[in-house]
Amino acid sequence: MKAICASENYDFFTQSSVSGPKAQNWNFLDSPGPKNGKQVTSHSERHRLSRTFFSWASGRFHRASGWNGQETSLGRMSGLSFDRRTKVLSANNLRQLRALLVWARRQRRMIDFYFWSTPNNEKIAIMLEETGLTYRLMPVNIRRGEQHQAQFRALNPNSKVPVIVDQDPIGGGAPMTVFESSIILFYLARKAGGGFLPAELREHYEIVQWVMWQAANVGPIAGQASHFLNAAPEPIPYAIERYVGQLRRLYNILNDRLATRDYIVDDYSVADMACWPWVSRWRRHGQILEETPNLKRWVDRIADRPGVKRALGALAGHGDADAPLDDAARTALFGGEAQ
Ligand SMILES: N[C@@H](CCC(=O)N[C@@H](CS)C(=O)NCC(=O)O)C(=O)O
Repeated sequence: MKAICASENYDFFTQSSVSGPKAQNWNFLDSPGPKNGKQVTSHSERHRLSRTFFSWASGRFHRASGWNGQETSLGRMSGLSFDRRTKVLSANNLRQLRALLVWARRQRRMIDFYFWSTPNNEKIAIMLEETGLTYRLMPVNIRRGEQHQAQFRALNPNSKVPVIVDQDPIGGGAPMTVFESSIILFYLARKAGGGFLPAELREHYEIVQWVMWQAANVGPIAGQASHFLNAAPEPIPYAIERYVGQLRRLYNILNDRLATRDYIVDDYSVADMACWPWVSRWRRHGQILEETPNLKRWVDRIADRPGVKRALGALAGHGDADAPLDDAARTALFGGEAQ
């Protein structure tokens, strides 16, 4: 069998056998001169190129075919295979291989987005889609306890999604891991050259202030309202009234603010992205959105944005935060390690 293989500097090779990484079997396809099995480069050049290829292939694909999801991306390009033992990457034709190289080059620049489909994760999906930053989805099924696995805890000792790992941080260096959705929003804004979080002093801190207001108030209070309304083993009226009432107070603050403006601070920003996924779930949190008409208009306005629709589409199929909890989900979220 003849396989087509690749090196990092986008040279193409054929290999007469896929049985092992033997440098002498490699033929340089794209260089001038005789092809079809004849040697076209010097021995040392072939040796250098094949070494480049193997270090690239092993690094990229060993990592790429590691934890969670990457096998899927590779598998989608049918006809491609990577032998982890020999580190040989094979394709049926050159077109496929070129597609793979484009894909591999993008992987190198990607942001790995560890997520499950919940409000805090929607914030990040929205920011990634709105900025157009390249990312790859790394699902962490929090209803099956994947957030408690050692591999994930190494990224976030708090065992919660979202987390991002930027494979290509600003200024270079090792991949950068960031947890806490607010901080991820700030990081991505910087990465996107200040998008949705301008540098101007007053506007900047006004936006930061509302993002942190969400993180310290809307998220935790709505989370508790949802817990006592939808997840508690038995209804506790005091807890329900307390959290639903507190959330109503927060809705009113936003509703007043939005009486004279379309977005929380001037233009659409990370402050809107932080609040929207929580407010859009008003039913689940015991609220009546019609009672806060300015907030309702804002919810609809943001829901209409193509980037928001794309973000929700990207997360669809990776959990349903509104689905009833089974016993395994209760244990993963509220029992044992989760307490
Ligand atoms: N303050 C954190 C909260 C993150 C959080 O609560 N994530 C939830 C999903 S929305 C989670 O991972 N839950 C899993 C668990 O609690 O075990 C943030 O804003 O990122």
